[in-house]
Amino acid sequence: MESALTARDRVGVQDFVLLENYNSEAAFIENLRRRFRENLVYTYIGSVLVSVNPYKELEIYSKQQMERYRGVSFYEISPHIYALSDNTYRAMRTERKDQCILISGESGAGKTEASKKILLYYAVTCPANDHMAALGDRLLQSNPVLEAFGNAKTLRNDNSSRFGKYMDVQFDFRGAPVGGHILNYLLEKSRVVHQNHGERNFHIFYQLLEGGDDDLLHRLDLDRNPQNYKYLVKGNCPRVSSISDKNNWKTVMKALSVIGFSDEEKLLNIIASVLHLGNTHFGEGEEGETHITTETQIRNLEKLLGVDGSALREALTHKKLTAKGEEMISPLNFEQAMSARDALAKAMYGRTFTWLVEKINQSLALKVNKGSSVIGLLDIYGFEVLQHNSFEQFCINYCNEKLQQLFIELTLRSEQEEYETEGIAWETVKYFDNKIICDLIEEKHKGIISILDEECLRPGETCDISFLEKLEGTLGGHPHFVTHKLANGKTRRVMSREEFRLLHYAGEVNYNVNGFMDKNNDLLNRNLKEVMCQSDNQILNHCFRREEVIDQKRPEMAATQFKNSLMKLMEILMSKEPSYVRCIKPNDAKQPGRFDEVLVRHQVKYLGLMENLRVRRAGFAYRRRFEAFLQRYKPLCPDTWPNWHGKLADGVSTLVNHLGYKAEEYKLGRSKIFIRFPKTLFTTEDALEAKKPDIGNFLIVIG
Ligand code: AD9
Ligand code: MG
Repeated sequence: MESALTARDRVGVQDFVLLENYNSEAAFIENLRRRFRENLVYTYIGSVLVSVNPYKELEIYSKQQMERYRGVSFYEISPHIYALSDNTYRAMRTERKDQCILISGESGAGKTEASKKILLYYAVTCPANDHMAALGDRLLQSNPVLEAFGNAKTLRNDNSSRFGKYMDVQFDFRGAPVGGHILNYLLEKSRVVHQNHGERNFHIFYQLLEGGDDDLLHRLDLDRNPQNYKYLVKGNCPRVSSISDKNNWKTVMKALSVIGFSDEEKLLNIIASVLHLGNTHFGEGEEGETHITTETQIRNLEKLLGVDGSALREALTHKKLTAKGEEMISPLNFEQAMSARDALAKAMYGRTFTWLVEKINQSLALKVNKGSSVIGLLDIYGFEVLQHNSFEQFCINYCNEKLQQLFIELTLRSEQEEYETEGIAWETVKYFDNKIICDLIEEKHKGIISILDEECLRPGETCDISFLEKLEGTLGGHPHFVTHKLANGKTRRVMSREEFRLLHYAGEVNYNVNGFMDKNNDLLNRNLKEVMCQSDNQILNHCFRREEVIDQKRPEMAATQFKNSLMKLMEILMSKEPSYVRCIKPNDAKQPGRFDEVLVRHQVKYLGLMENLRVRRAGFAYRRRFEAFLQRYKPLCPDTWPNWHGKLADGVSTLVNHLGYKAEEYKLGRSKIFIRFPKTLFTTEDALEAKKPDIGNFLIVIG
């Protein structure tokens, strides 16, 4: 059999546990760098896959490559996202246990690309179900659709996910994919009405203007120039060189038809309406009353959404209140009218996005199916630090804290459990536990989210600054919370009076409290909701329910909703067997070939990769099931060759005694042999090679 590994694959070590100097961060980074230089972007820490974004297309994702990884064990072939996908799949099949793959890393590190590659691997390599032949296609096609509506160009990433996504792929008893289900998390709706400099709105708007045919644009009353739309000009960045909006438009339209979508027209009416809403302007009368100055826009909205123009006009400039059981109408001032309009645009877009996910879910239809199991894929928005960080970054970074917490709990827990079930003594490794930051954010009554909710609900004069003062009062002195106020009563000059700083596991972030209360409240005036309910666009009918208008109960605030959805997500993930992909961003310029050591070191640190390695090494570098170990090395001992007929543990014992393993070098658990030092295994491997030069498949690789 031909060796599955080529000389090029053997640059550095392919598993960090084989690193001689495993305590040295410099050696760790040097190994990453050497491999990166050779386009070897994947390296393991035991079963964790570390991936460095190459920022260029590598020829390692072909169908032939997929075939190479099918059914092959981790160490026989160079590390790859396909190896992880395949191992997860096999674990699901053989152990009949649900699995999940958790992909983490900062914005632009390659999470979404990794999740797409995993999905593609399953779609291509898994057996097809006769009745569901197209399911793999539908699973794959959900990506371009969700990316068009949920991703955008940011300064960190030209295709940045602005929502969190968890996708279950369901397999039947034969291992064929039969269904799927997506959970989406908090879309960054504020982007619909505002973008930072150098950033864009969601891709779909530009795709429609670039790619939609003349008839369509004419019907929607749109022209092709994004600069003519107020909601598209804030970032001053209508085009992105790495993106073809025109081609992507075609891809999205095709994907919608594969998914079996028949509501394009209604969907595009909403997208166009958001743009018309952005161009709706107001004037101020002499008495301070507000009126609409752009009649064309109202007529467009009337036509596209099937709403009553005068009701819409009224709802954009007036607010309906109920006081003592009586309805009152009060006029909005200029500022209030602008924000009512923006709130409507955000609500329309955000709810349509959720509807879209539901539609995709109907098409993937998770089956109630005996003997089926699932692999869950988690691809969230990565940790981000911007120049100006607001409520959205706060939520995104909180989500990343939760994921890191899960990683810490599970990697340590599973390691501990393995030693326990195998009856092996365990040595602890110190690591930074970010639970303290999760608590700071989410704890009942005292956490930032609770304080924010309380402040939003408190009657009377409240504002973002009073929220900040409340935070200072409750959390001042917390080791991970900082404001401009110093303990001695003086002020910290480098911080603005509108900011608080959190010392996250991944770095410090200053959050400006401006807009926190509004975004958390996420309110839409009741009369605007009423207008939407009356729309004859069925998507909007579905998104704006009459019950919501009648029901006066206040829904949960945005941050609490998010917190609760994350809690549920953690439960889902905890019930499954996890695998990890830890993505690293090699440079901030999004360029191939550049390995910025400072940037990489920072990520290696906060991702806890050194601790991960130490935990893996603290006990035993290698573990193998008795059968596998015996099967591989039995040629090295006359008593085990060609076959061992006694108990497996005795066979392994006989074999290692013959090889001269010292007592401190290994331990036998209940079903596995644990080898402390990689060297022991190297020596054994060398002996095997000398004995059988044609044996192929090196078990381990050193550079
Ligand atoms: V964010 O948190 O959603 O902002 P991600 O998802 O971590 O971020 P993404 O997967 O979108 O990052 O990757 C960013 C860009 O890096 C992609 O658009 C590709 O241009 C590039 N990339 C990432 N991974 C690969 C890869 N394996 N091969 C080639 C890649 N290019
Ligand atoms: Mg992403």
